[in-house]
Amino acid sequence: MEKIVVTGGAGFIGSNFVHHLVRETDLRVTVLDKLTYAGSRESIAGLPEDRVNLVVGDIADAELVDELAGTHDAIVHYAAESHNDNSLDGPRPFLDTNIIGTYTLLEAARKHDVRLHHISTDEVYGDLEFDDPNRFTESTPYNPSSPYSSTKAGSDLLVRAWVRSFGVRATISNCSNNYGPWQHIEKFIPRQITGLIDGIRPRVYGDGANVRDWIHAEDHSSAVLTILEQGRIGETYLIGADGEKTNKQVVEMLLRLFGRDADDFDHVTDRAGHDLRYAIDSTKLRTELGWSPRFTDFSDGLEQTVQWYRDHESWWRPKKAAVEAGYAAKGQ
Ligand code: NAD
Ligand code: TDX
Repeated sequence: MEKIVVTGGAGFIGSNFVHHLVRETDLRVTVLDKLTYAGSRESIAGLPEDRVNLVVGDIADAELVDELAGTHDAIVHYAAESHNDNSLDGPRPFLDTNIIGTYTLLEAARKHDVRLHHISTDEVYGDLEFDDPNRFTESTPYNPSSPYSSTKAGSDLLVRAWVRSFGVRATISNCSNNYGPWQHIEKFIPRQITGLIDGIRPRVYGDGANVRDWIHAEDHSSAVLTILEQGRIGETYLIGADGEKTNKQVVEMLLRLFGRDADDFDHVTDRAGHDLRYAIDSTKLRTELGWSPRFTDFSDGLEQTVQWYRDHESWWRPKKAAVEAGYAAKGQ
């Protein structure tokens, strides 16, 4: 493998992966990204030009995707519409990108016999009860709740069908909630950090008891590279770092980092269909491929992430007012 395409490489997790590849491999990377509201050139700026180039385009553009598939050895597919709240307000772009976009990549991978790794989410499994002793595994039945997670589930099933019916050399990974640098400020952790920088009280949906299983984006990247290099074709691997926390706990930790009282936050209108709890069992990835997470101190990771947002205010500041106005209109 010498040349790979990273779709969505100018977004949050994709750009972290591109940085990881530049540091850890000799691969040359073509980022294919439409630069929607969620993508930014800055996230991959300053990387060596002989290693990384950006093609601005749509993964649903069959001609462009065919050309790139014909000239690269592998595709790692991150591009997606990724925010649950947006999918409740307007689902259509989620179908176009997550379903048709993935289908377009699969057809190109099939034609050119290109290795494909598909990035997905634990949300395809629906949610767990708070007291369920089980966590999600590779054999948990699909049961998505939102327009976002149902389109991700649909894309996973397309990949599985293209492997079985057409012999496409693909793998899938389903990861838990990521945090770290370059995450859009519409998402929970960066929304609260950038609010706290501005002195705004954090906004917690409902009673704040919902649980998310946090992993640092850098650990997600090392897991994806491990699967790309060593994963068995046709297999699915779950990626997680045993990071379960309630939303209330996360907000309390952030408030402490800002020297504020732990109860200095507001409860706001809950998300429709809000999943209660996600939790990943990543035993298969750890035992079969020998992967393990390195950034397991959530408190340290959160503190570094707060510092990152303090240091990159020029990146998020122009987006902040519009994001907050959108939430305010929904009582959130
Ligand atoms: P993001 O919204 O930050 O980035 C998505 C990127 O895809 C952006 O750069 C955007 O411009 C690009 N894009 C969107 N539509 C496109 C199109 N039609 N053609 C080309 N590019 C397009 O998302 P993220 O949080 O970095 O998520 C990346 C992937 O990881 C997604 O597939 C998501 O489902 C998955 N995932 C995310 C998380 C998480 O916690 N954020 C967890 C598990 C899995
Ligand atoms: O202001 C907020 N207050 C709040 O309580 C926001 C924006 C969110 N929340 C809650 C909702 C969730 O329980 O925080 C939790 C995390 O919310 P998001 O950051 O929107 O993430 P989530 O819906 O869990 O989905 C994320 O993880 C799985 C990513 O956005 C998905 O792309 C990924 O598949």
